[in-house]
Amino acid sequence: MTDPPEGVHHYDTADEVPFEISKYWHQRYEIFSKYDEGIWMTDDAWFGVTPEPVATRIAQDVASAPESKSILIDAFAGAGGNTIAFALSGRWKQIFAIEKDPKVLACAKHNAEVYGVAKKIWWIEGDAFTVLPKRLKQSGKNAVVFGSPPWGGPTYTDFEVFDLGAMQPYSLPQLHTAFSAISSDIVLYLPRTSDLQQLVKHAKQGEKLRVTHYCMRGASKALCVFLGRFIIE
Ligand code: MGP
Repeated sequence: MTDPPEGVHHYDTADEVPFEISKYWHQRYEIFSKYDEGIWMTDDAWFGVTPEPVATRIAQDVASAPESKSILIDAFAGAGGNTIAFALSGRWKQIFAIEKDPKVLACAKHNAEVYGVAKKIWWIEGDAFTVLPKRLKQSGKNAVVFGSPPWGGPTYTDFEVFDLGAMQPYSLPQLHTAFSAISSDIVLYLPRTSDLQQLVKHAKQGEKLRVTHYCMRGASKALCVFLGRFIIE
């Protein structure tokens, strides 16, 4: 097994794990079923990674985009949870994964290797707000843009209703403006407590907005809002 670069870890035993992430480490096999095959993480990446069964189900739902959409752009790839599931679904001719933190990107690439799909993904180190208009505008027409942005850390649970306008570091309007400039089919992975009134403002007139809660053991982990043309069973 290759040694991870500095700042990247594969924790084998509980006593190596920093206190703040121990609850996530205990869920490691739900997050990556192949964890023991050498999954890499940075300490910060643990908070935002999508658990594998959720990522698999999201990939299945996002696959219901119109057939003409053959490209998938994962704007905040993180440690690769969603990107890997999109690649495993086999639905996309091309997948772009954008991540601005080089260490986290190294984790995503490595984790995709563990799952045997690294070569199916075009990896882009950079800020989604720059990469989308500069490098992916042309591809955007045939793409679904998926975003699992940072929510400002685990303290999102301090609020009964999560204000998407105050989400840090990128608010819902910022994300919507950047994504809708390149594609009409957008999926965002957001806190389960997200303010639905704020989401509905982004629906086109007369259009129903699809919001799906993704649950594990009967409780919502998070929701996705589907903006555009998706036919989800
Ligand atoms: P959680 O509420 O922090 O913890 O995250 P836990 O223990 O998984 O959930 P609980 O219901 O058992 O308490 C719930 C899920 O939200 C995680 O599995 C992640 O997929 C997602 N998530 C959490 N955070 C803080 C972020 C974030 O900042 N960004 C993104 N994209 N996803 C997050």
